[in-house]
Amino acid sequence: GPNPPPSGDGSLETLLQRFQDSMSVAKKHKFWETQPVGQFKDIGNLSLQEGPIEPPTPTSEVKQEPYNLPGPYEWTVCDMDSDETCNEVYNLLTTNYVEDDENMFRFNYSKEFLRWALRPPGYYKSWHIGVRVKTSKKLVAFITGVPARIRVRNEVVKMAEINFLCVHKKLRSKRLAPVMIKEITRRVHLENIWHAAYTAGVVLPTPITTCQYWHRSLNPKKLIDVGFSRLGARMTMSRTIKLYKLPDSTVTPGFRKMELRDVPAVTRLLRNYLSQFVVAPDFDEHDVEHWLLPTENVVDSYLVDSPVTHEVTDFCSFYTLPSSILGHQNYSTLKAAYSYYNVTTKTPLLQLMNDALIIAKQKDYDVFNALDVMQNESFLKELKFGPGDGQLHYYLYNYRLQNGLKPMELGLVLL
Ligand code: MYA
Repeated sequence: GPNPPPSGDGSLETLLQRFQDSMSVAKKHKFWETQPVGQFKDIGNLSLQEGPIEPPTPTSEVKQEPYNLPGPYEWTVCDMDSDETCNEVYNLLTTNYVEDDENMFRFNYSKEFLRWALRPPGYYKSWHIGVRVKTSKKLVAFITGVPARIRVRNEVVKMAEINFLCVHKKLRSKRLAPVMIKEITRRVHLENIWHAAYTAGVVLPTPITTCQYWHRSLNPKKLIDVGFSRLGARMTMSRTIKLYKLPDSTVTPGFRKMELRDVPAVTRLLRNYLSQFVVAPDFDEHDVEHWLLPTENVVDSYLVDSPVTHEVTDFCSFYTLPSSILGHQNYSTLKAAYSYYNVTTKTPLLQLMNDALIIAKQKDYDVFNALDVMQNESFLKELKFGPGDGQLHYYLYNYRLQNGLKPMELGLVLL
């Protein structure tokens, strides 16, 4: 669920972007106005009930044929098991996916990451949708969904998590995106699923909440060299390096990497923890095995295995999402860790997250990012995270929430 890899500051461009965002309630959304999503005009209308906006219909009544694409293009199912297809998807995203406002960085999801993100338990191949040029077969657009159970207040709702919407730079602003969104909606409906969750850096009707990214420098010299961050006022490079220095090894006794045998304990911890949030995934053991068992360079998970009781008492995780650095002399990629799910029952969250930072530093990440979701606010400032520019908006499709949520009421992290 992307939002640009931001370079945090309060520049004029940033302020202008914020102003334009704040004015976008007045913008027309020719496509989104036709969709079952919260509409701007309904904000604050208490007569509208929480829950599904449109009722489900029998799947036999769902349109059986794909939507029409403009003449030169055709639909394709992207088989992520195939190395060749996976390469094509990787290349499309690496050159055309999300950039920051100043076009300095672009997300560079790895192939292994894409395979992990797109093949969770119960996934549908038909939800990995590509668009090709008929004549050359070149892949020029992509959108994906994966199934998820998401709890909204007391109700567990079957949803699709929609991600990786991408149209080749040369085909932008031709209204291809609405066709792709309608087509994935149709294919989700065919599986008798009527709701979705997604995130975007742009304002659409209507966010359930708007989150901010925070960044913790691990390699401040490189981050400054590539323009991701700047030297603070009255700061020298050597003072900055000292400021962000971390211990060589973790401090919590019993802190170790998660293993397969930990899946039941981690599932219990996580389910119990996530129950406090208004919107959160309903993870079972299969989900935890897929989403949280460590996969090299994709997802890292650590836990506290109490040296006294041998119980798993705390848990933390992050995923790996590098960004390409565009047009720099010395560096081509920024290695970033993104905070995922973290749970404490015994260890202070601050200490646990500091150990996560230490691990990320050991593994040579340049920066550790976290959203202000769940209880993250409690450690961000103290652990020297700085606020980024650019925001991440969370959305639900065909599900109305009466009032927005605060980021701290959200227990969901999308990739
Ligand atoms: S968010 C990541 C999105 N990807 C990027 O930012 C990569 C770089 N950009 C691009 O590739 C293109 O600019 C994209 C738009 C493809 C984004 N989410 O074709 P157009 C609306 C939803 O002329 P293009 C992610 O992956 C826009 O408001 N809608 O525009 C989650 C306008 O509609 P309206 C978006 O720039 C995706 C229309 O598209 C987004 O060529 C969740 C213009 O179309 C956006 N990020 O292409 C998708 N950006 O006139 C929704 C623009 O009404 C899922 N638009 O304002 C919904 C649930 C579906 C399943 C339901 C199941 C029940």
